Amino acid sequence: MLILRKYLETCGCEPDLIALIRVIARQMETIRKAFLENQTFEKTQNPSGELQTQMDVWADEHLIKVIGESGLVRELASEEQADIVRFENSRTEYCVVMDPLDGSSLISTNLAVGTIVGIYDSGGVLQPGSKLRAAFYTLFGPLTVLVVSVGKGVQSFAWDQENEHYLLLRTGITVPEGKQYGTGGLRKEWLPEHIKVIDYFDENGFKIRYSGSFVADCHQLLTYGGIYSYPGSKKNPDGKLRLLFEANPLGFIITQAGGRITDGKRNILDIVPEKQHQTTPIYIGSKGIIEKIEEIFSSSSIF
Ligand code: AFP
Repeated sequence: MLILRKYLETCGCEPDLIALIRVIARQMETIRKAFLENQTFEKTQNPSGELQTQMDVWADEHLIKVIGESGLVRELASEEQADIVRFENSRTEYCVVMDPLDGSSLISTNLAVGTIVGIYDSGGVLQPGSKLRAAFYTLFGPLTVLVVSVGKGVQSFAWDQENEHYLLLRTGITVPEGKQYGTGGLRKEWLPEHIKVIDYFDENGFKIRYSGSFVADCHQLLTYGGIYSYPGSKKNPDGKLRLLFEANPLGFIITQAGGRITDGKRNILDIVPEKQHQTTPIYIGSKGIIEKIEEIFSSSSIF
């Protein structure tokens, strides 16, 4: 059976990129084991003002240490770090963006959470998602699953504990045109365009799926299609989700799988980030549904 390393080699990835993806991917069992002893909330807040869990902090510190020691990354931006981290002794120019533990409010309920990573060839972390060289995420469900794209479609792998490697699960994954949706935010704070989008779903027989873990909610798009959304609101017109750490890596992967990502008006992957913790409204999923959402947004702006 095909393993992750062999797959990356067949894609023509350079040895350093393969080494970087593998070194991060191999930390997932270590992170998984750490859940048992790190079950509480820290008293600290992350740079977006959210209460950190002990695991957010643990996974962040662990990954930064391993990535720094690898000598494979020049620059790193993490959702849990206020500033960009630079590694002066790196022997490559790769730049990494990451959410060490996405969906962490679900740790205490034992629902699925994961790690999100994006890799740029060089040039710093403040680049549009379309320039990503590779992106992957892992999901801690019944299996530890890794979904990766190096710009040649999307594949998923599962961690084989006994043999200590990732085994191919699905190849050439595509996002079907499904009929399910998930949306975050408070209904009373939704903007008129978003209300119209939700009305459209309700009138057209869509059913609701929303867990509160972006990475898990996006993962199901690869099987069932539909969309995940976290809209801009009256209080936060720029939404909640982070452009660098959440929207771009997942947007890259879903786009590679034939889906799309938008903020309602434009492809999120085209946005040039102005700051590290920038947020964006987000709609991600099946291509046809995203087109419909953009149509609803553009017709709403006429009035
Ligand atoms: P973090 O766990 O990395 O802070 O991310 C949480 C998140 O950005 C995303 O994973 C969820 O879909 C969303 O927030 C959930 O937000 P609500 O709790 O407001 O629904």
